[in-house]
Amino acid sequence: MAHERTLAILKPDCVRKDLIGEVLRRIQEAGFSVCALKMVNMTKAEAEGFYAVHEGKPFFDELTDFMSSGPCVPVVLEKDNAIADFRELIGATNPEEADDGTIRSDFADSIGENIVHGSDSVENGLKEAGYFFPEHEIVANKA
Ligand code: DAT
Ligand code: MG
Repeated sequence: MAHERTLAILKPDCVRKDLIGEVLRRIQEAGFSVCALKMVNMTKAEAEGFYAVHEGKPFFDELTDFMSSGPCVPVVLEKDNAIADFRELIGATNPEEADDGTIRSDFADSIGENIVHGSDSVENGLKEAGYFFPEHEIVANKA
């Protein structure tokens, strides 16, 4: 199984609900290594850049408004099979469809405000980590 990197974002709803610690605890308990972490206030333009792949979709404006509505916490994670395992840990995009015990099922209010982002491919994991962190800020941690 390949050692992979994924980019998580603890979204503004996660920060507002004081769930940073709880969500990070679940992530670490699931075996992910935290390799970079910080708190940022994304501008609308930065949120639009991060989610450029969704430009033109009906929810794009709502999504980028939300992602720039307050501080969030980008986190670079590493683990064998990190991309798929992280998507499993967080659950489906719509919390009503997410499996019981997943982070989104337990904490998210809606499909738009769903607590956490996770990269969807190895290629995007590397690209998205680079959106927030220069390579020298991503440290080897138990890798
Ligand atoms: P995911 O975050 O599970 O990778 P995605 O890439 O399809 O989901 O969409 C990115 C984010 O956009 C998602 O986390 C929440 C928002 N979003 C997606 N579909 C939506 C919809 N139908 N209505 C409102 N927001 C939506
Ligand atoms: Mg996605």
